[in-house]
Amino acid sequence: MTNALIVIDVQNDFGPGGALAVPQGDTIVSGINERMANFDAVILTQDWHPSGHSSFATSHKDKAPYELVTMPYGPQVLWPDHCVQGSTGAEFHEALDTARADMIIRKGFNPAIDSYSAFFENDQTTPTGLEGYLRTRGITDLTLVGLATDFCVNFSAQDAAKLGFPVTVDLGLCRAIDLDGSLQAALDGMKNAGVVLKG
Ligand code: VGL
Ligand code: ZN
Repeated sequence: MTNALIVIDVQNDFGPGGALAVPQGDTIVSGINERMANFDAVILTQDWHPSGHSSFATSHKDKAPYELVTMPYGPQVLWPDHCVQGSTGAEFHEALDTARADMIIRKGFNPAIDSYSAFFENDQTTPTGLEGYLRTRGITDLTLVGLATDFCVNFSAQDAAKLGFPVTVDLGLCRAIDLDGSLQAALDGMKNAGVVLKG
């Protein structure tokens, strides 16, 4: 067995005062750093949108953040502008131990398609390349932590399970946005997909 810790989107815009602040998003950072020592590989993901990205409410006439729109690939929540490529908000939280990472994978760079999952964009078909990286390194088992439980952690975990990886989500090292029951739906969805929920 070769295991990897995948740390999802621990970036300034999801921390206190960030553009899309996740409540208590910063309180998981030291715990994540401590867990890194227990894994053969550490992979960080970074939400990485061009300005004017189609997931931003500001890119849609008469739309506000957290409203839903229909994209060619299905329903999409609109967000405040966040994690713009090269911005301070897109940088990792300053306390995150980025030196330990073997790999940093960026997602959401396609202007027309959002990407919650670290494996596939929101069209559920365009790969990010992470699966190939894991398989060619012989990584067999995954643990996911980070932000946000109900969006990027959830989509990444369900995709990992669908791809056949044994996957655990350590909920003690995740925090949620929780829009209209999205946390409970995510927990149910992950459980049904065969994700092991810990903590
Ligand atoms: C995320 C909403 C938009 C996340 C990223 O990291 O969970 N959520 N972009
Ligand atoms: Zn995003």
